[in-house]
Amino acid sequence: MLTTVNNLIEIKKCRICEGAELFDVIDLGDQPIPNGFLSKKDLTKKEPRYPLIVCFCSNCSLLQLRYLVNPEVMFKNYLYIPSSSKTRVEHFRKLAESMNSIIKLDDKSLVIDIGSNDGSLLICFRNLGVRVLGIDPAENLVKIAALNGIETIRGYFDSKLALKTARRYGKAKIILSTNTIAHIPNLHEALKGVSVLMGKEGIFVMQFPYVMDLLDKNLFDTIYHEHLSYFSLKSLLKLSEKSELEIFDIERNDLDGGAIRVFWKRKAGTLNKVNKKNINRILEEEKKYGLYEKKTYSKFADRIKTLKITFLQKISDLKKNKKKIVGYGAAAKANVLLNYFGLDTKTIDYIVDSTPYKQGLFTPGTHIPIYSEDKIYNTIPDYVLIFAWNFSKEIIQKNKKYKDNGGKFILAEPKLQII
Ligand code: JHZ
Repeated sequence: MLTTVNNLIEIKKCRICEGAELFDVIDLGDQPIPNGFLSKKDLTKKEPRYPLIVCFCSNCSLLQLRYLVNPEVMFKNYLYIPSSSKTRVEHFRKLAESMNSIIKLDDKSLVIDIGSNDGSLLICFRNLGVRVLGIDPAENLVKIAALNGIETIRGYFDSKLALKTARRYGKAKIILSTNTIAHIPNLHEALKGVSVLMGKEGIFVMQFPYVMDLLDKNLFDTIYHEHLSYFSLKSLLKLSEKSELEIFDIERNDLDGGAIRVFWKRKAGTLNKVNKKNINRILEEEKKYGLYEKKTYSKFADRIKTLKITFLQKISDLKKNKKKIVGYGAAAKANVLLNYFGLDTKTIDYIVDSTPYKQGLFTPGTHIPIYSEDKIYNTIPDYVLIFAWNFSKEIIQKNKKYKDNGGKFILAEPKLQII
């Protein structure tokens, strides 16, 4: 099924259903890993690049990466932290509260987060007075989470780690995976792990950007080496066939350009009834949108190629008129856009970012310097290109002064806009 070459695995069969009909949708070129920010001394070294191609399984409809990069290359030292955005932290607080109303939690309940990062989500659960435990592969993040008072096991989640964790800490009432399930190569193994670690009447909640929103809003820059899967509900239902777990409810929300939250329980569990109405409604919406048809994906690829041409034309006009352009948010997706569009310091002078760990570094592949957010007020650029479009409201509000003084913002997606 898999071929391995130099930290890279090529997928020949679908990672959920093993279907052999995988169609390449779009090739975003050979790119460095999206969170591979560089220090000044790394700039002269050769940077590894990996193919970035997504393909579509015509059997179960999973959109997935054609090539998988070795997780240790991407996650051992990880610079992204969720607490760099107020919007995301507020979303986490509401998620914890809503879970507490679905399943009553007390000081004996254990909540486990897979891919717990700096502990941002678990802090919200700890504030409700429950026991929490993180699991994360990044050495640096385990230390940062400890400073936040969140105990974290370093490791990649699978059934072996789940068993070890269950023996030491007991079974969990809630297991969470927000924006991490797409990072896990062996999905059947991950569900097996959840089943091992989850209590009899526990709930597993996964949330991730929804493929229908990705296609609908042209969010091509969320396609990157860390995101191996872009799930539809149909593909997840296929995944559940071989598992002891089943989906009992599903909701859409607008985080990260449009996300989906999926609730799982044990097939044999009795606490939560399966919300067939919701599940069927979303399946119906998927079918109507064309999520199960190859041509929907080819049309998406065409739109992205056109977006690239329109965007580059506009930027070239601005540069001809000697306009100074900088970027906002050194997000992983910023690096996909920069590398795919072929932009570097000739176009974007610098990028500002609120994450202290990214400041002072340079973007992978394109070598644009990253500064703290106040740099904008020292240099007053004509245009600020918002790479973190998912937080454009928060960013524009925060920089009202820049806008009131005549500053302009550029957004590339869903279509090119100047604000
Ligand atoms: P943000 C990461 O992607 C990686 P990224 C990961 N693979 C994933 O799935 C998604 O998260 C969800 C900055 N910023 O959250 C902070 C400001 O500077 O969209 C971040 O660097 N000022 C796990 O990297 C970046 O923008 C601000 O006011 O695309 C946003 O990155 C705000 C609000 C953000 O994730």
